[in-house]
Amino acid sequence: MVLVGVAVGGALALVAVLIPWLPSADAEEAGPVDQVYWFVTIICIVIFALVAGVSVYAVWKFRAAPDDEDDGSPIHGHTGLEVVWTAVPAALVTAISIYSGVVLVQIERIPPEHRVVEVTAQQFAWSFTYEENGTQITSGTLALPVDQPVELKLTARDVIHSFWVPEWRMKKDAVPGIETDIVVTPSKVGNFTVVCTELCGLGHATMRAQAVVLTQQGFEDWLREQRRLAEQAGSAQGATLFTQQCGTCHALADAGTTAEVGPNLDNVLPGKGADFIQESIVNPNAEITPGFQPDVMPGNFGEVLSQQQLDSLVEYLQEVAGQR
Ligand code: HEC
Ligand SMILES: [Cu+2]
Repeated sequence: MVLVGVAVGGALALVAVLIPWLPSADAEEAGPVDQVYWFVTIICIVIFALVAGVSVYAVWKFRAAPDDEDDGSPIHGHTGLEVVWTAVPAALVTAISIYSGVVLVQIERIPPEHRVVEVTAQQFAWSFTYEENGTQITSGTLALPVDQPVELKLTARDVIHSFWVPEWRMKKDAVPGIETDIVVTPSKVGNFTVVCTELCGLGHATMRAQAVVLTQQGFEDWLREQRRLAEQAGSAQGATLFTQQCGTCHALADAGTTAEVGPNLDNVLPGKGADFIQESIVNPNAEITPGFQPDVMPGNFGEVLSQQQLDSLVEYLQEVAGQR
């Protein structure tokens, strides 16, 4: 019976390992995390096959005959068996905790040379702030150079969110009032998705951002472009801000955004003045567009954006509204 259990467990473990169930592993930290995952999963599969095998066998072998009304025969336990089924799980659980502890220390070690990006979560958007040569750059996209460790310092403005890029495996909560951090070393160039994995409100499912891993040269070009945009003034800055802060929810042809979480601004903006636009941004619940829910659009743009940024955004939207 034990042999059958182990054979079935072994076969299932092969199915688990040979089929690619997990997303590709595209950061240095992903390898050790996957090894812990499979270590635990294979132990679980073999133990499950064994326990299920014994249970099914016992149900079949020791079942009562239909006319058997007797009490079962008294049983006094089996000390040897009890020692085994206590000692084996204890050893396995200890092995799991030691192994995952070792991996945790390994992947959380902050290397001496690393870049820092501040990650801010709010209902329902991510923003990423870089401090490069004295200039502060904020972007709605997380761009990183390949093969370089980066420390992401996470915080939240309103409720608890959680940062996760499945292909990097690393995941941690972003909590209001404190700073948490993870270190990640992306190992593959490409586009990935940052997802929020902590149910954080009505728009939780839309709380996604793009993570772009670039070559060293590509990353430097990106930084230069961001610095240029940050130095722009007026409606040009407003256009950039719109793409970063609003484009994940609103469609606007001029900005090339197509999201449908909020109203299509090409339809609602024409004819609207600066006061209305400003009020809609700072105080979105003052008037709810028919067909949409309150409390989806973040209510704190008045604090998140500087007065100058707000002005340039309103100027830009007014310009777009006037064009049509
Ligand atoms: C998380 C999604 C989300 C984000 C981000 C967001 N909005 Fe909204 N927005 C909505 C929703 C939903 C509504 C409709 C409900 C309401 O009126 O509050 C709305 C309403 C509006 C309206 C009113 C439209 C009308 O019918 O009059 C304007 C204007 C607007 N948003 C502009 C912006 C601007 C500018 C930004 C960026 C600073 C932004 N929004 C960011 C979801 C969002
Ligand atoms: Cu969230």
